[in-house]
Amino acid sequence: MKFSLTAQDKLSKARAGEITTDHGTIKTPIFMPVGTAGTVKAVHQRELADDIKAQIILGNTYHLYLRPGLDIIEQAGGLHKFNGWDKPILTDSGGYQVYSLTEVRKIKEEGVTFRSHIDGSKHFFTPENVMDIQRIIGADIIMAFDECTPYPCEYNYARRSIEMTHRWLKRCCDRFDSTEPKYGYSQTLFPIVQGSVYKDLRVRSAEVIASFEREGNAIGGLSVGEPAEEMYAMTEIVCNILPEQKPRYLMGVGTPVNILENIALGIDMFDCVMPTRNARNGMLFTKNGIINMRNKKWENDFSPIEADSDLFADKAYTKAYLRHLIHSGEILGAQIATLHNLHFYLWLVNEAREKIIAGEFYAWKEKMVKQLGQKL
Ligand code: PRF
Repeated sequence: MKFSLTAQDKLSKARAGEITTDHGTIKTPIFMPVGTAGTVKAVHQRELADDIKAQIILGNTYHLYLRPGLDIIEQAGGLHKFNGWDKPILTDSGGYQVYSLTEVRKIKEEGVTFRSHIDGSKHFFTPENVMDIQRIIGADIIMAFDECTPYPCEYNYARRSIEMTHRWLKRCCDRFDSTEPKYGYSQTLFPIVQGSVYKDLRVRSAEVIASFEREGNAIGGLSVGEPAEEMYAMTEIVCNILPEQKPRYLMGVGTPVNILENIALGIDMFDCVMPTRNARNGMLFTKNGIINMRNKKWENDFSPIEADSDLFADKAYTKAYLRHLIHSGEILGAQIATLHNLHFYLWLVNEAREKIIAGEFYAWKEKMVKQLGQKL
């Protein structure tokens, strides 16, 4: 993997750059659509690549390991071959899903025991086997196994937790560095900063994570219920410590405003289920805020979903039709709304990139934050 900075904003810490992997180049800042089970829900790969121009998608170790299972993915020749997506893929380590999705779990120094949310079967994740699993899935960028603390979290718990996450990182790196990619292209490992909302813990964690000198770094444990101001305060502290010449990935963030504010603080990569999940509930993101397509007010609005969009689905379908589809639980409603939202998120980060390069990011960001806050 290679990262190069293309431009840096003068009035903020925003940067534009390029990440090069064996599956192609990613222009940053970037939003990565979430494809938990190896599929971005309700979207074909062709639409992802051609209509919304996604550059990288995210998959989840936890889900893929449980279903379809490693045997099938390995037989297919890795996730790219299995799902037909030949651009970059990043996999999360399960270090979040085991905490958020499973009820019965035991966190110990050796690893985490959990029960499958699908059939209740018992499993054990360790830093070592999570590296092996991600080697088999074959993502271009794989994530370290961490503990994402909940919010709120007691100081002493968070302090002990980052120390364990750091020891786990050492074990992840040892395993990763002593194993080879399975499918002939290279993989890289990103470590994850934790530390809840405590400044000293975030500083300590960022310093330890930076000292591992991996090719990119991530920030976890945010957007878990804390106020946005606390999230921004943590991102700022951590970005000031993580090396400038390497990509920074803020995990699981967030709303369009969260994304813009964090780009301004020096983040390059984002992922979030919000555009896809909310689409399936009828919520659309637009340049002027969110709209709920279930609302009766769209019942006889025969104007296009978004007239000046370059997305086929935005121009081809009317708001009244989309409301009807979503209201009736039609599958096409979820497809159209998902495409719309992902297209919007990718437009937003691409526009941010262009404004950074043009030296106009800060004023544009301020204007957009106001505009996005409106409720239609
Ligand atoms: N750790 C991991 N994945 C994550 C998070 C984390 O802290 C978050 C927190 N927002 C989202 N996804 N491994």
